[in-house]
Amino acid sequence: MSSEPAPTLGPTGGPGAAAARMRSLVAARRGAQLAQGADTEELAAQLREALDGFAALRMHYQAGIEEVRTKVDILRQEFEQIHDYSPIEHVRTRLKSSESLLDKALRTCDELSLPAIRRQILDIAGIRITCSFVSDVYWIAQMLERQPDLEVLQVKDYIARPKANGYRSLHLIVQVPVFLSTHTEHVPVELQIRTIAMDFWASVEHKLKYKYDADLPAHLAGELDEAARLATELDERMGHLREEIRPMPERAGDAHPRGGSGPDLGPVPEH
Ligand code: 0O2
Repeated sequence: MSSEPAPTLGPTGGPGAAAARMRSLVAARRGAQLAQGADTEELAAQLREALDGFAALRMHYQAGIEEVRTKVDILRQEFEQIHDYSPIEHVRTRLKSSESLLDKALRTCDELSLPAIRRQILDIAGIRITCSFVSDVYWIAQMLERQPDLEVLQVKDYIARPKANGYRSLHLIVQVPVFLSTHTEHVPVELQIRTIAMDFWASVEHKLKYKYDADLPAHLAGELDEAARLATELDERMGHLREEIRPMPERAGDAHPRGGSGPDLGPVPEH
């Protein structure tokens, strides 16, 4: 990870409007310095350094996304070339917005500095891969896990252990090297791998959560539970049909410790 020194704006704590908080932090500091007769040139230089560091961080994480995205694309192309179909339906990428990154830093980091953000926030770079079948979810994870330049930092298997609200998806944090002109950055990228049914459910749940915040009416919560159950059942049925369409190709060295569906991705976390 980066070793650049970065200005610290002080300890964080409590939720709130990130931009307003940042403005007030900067204004307070600026006011204090002006009151003390401090050199505004120096303050401007500090702010410029912070902004440059933030722009570099975003560039590194965007490059991390592109590195992993290329790996996924290559797997897809190779699979299509050999088997005439693709286990991957869609790939979407996103770099966390500055606003939501700052918000998360204020909520979760022990201090507001670029090194702390790099160390403690692992989902700045995100890739979501959607597949037709559950077995393909684990296959993709296994293929990525085997790549020697990718280090798996974390696995959360919400398919084996769905969240209490019914959310299912396989989450990996992988660290990828980004080769720059003077040094190498090791950038964490969050991968969410899921089926179309899981993705459909998560997208509807996300919209409902956004609309109702914590106050989801009971009848909608019930509908959502039922939809989660149906999505799981749909995945199971599609899994049976998959065997008719295209039996799983035998691959030497495959390990399927999770009911025959996936690779050994490490311990399933409690949640
Ligand atoms: P966005 O905008 O999608 O990135 P953390 O990542 O540490 O803040 P947590 O819960 O430990 O939080 O991480 P986890 O479980 O790996 O989940 C992170 C991401 O998974 C979320 O990102 C969502 O994208 C997705 N996710 C997790 N749980 C749910 C859920 O119950 N419903 C839906 N629809 N998505 C979920 P963000 O940061 O929330 O948002």
